[in-house]
Amino acid sequence: MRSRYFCSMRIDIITALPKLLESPFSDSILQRAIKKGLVEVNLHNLRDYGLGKHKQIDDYQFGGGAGMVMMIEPIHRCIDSLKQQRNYDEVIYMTPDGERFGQKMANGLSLCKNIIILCGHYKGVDQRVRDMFITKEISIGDYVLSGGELAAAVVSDAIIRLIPGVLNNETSALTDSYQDNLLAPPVYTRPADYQGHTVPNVLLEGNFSLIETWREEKAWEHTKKRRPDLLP
Ligand code: 6GU
Repeated sequence: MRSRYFCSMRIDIITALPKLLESPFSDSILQRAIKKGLVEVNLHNLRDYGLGKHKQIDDYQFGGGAGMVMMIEPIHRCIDSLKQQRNYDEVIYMTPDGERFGQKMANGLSLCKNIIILCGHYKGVDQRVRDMFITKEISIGDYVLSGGELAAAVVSDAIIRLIPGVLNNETSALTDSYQDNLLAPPVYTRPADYQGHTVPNVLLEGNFSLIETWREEKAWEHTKKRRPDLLP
């Protein structure tokens, strides 16, 4: 059984702040996926590739202006050392001016074998990094974060949970909100009556075709109310 899913993906994350990314991968579903060997996540400290005795990774921008820019050479060195070891399907740069991340993009990326994710910081990276090495630029929404790390964690989580074998019940990723452009229906667990707030009867009666119909209806109602833009 286990061998069916032998290590299907490798993610290399390049960051100046690896600490920010340790905890998302050391708990729960992601940790279990790593332990099962379904995915390998490697954090690379950009500082290790920095220049000179101070391991410099950023510098003032040409033309003046506030904020430091991440230099090309440390990033080039790090990407090169990775590319010497294997081929990569995508070299992704996390940036607020990237393409908007969504379920479709997560589905596509979950089919990759090897990806690099570069986290931006300060005023961003030297444009030549983007021109020379980056194959895909991703933003997770229309707001600005102080760095790409949290966004990289979001993207990695969304991708990893789609890898076959990561979720216990494989069909559960298919019933996620957004997977069919519908939001998820409401769910309930015990007790059936909490201080007079009861669970819908249909869920207690065990007629699975009625339950399925009820869930589809609720998903549709919920989507119509909250996200009519998702409906055809
Ligand atoms: Cl990928 N990076 C940063 N710094 N801010 C963001 C983002 C990424 N996506 C949305 N805001």
